Parts: sequence; C-alpha cells; structure tokens
Amino acid sequence: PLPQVLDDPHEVERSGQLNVTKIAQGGRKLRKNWCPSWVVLAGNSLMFYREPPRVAPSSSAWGPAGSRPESSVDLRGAALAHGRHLSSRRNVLHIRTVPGHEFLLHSDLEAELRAWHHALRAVIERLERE
Ligand code: I3S
Repeated sequence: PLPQVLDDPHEVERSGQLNVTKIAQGGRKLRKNWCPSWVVLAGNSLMFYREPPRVAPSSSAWGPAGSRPESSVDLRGAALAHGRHLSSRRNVLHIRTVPGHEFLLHSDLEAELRAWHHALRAVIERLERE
C-alpha cells in the first residue's frame, strides 16, 4: 500500500528537496549546518524530513511511510525574505517564525526556489487573513 498520512487533512501545497540550515532558535543565533532535506509545505506548517518519500509525492503520500518530520514550524505570522544577505549561495530564502526560529532554504535551481517563494508567500498571506 502507498504510505499515507491519513491523520493530517491538510493538502500539500508543495514538497521537494532543498538544502536547509537553521540559523536561529528562539532568537538565539546558531552556527550554520546546511543539510539536504525533504521539505513539505502543508496547512500552516513547513515540515522537514531527512529523506524523501519512497513513492512519487502526491497529496496523499508525501512524507516517508509512517515517519514524523524531523522538525516542523508554524508559519502563522512568519516573515519571508530573500536570504542573499545571509549566505554566499545563490537562490536562498530566509524564514523567521514568530517564536524567533530562523531558517535558510537553498536550491541550485533558481526556478525551484522561486516556486517555493511563491508557495510560502501564498500560505503566509492566507494565514494572515484567517
Ligand atoms: O554565514 P557564514 O558563517 O559565512 O556561513 C558559512 C559557514 O557556516 C560555513 O561553515 P563553517 O564556518 O562552520 O566552516 C559553511 O560551510 C558555509 O556553507 C556557510 O556559508 P554559506 O554562504 O554557504 O551559507
């Protein structure tokens, strides 16, 4: 059977492979540690998985079978910006959540990062209206 996440009714807005580093936790700066991550945007959350799913991602199968994300953040009230001032890499996004957790998302593929930017902005704006 396909791995399904039946206890989460939220539709997946976007998922894919990105390089991720946390740069602050609760407002405290952290040392960068870039790691590849399978990132899933659904509902009000951005979730980070160590591994991509074993089947093609779809709205009903998006996390690795039966696994919980390694970490996840609430996007309500989050701030989204270009991360170019925070990294020497091209195509970097910066997310800061209300509790002061900050992440950089990076892709070598400019179109991929732009699509993430649009998807994240749409979700954050929708949450502002709710
Ligand atoms: O913003 P920084 O401190 O220049 O970020 C770079 C460092 O974190 C570096 O690690 P060490 O200083 O622990 O060796 C990383 O390897 C780099 O990837 C970081 O810079 P980029 O520009 O890739 O975000």
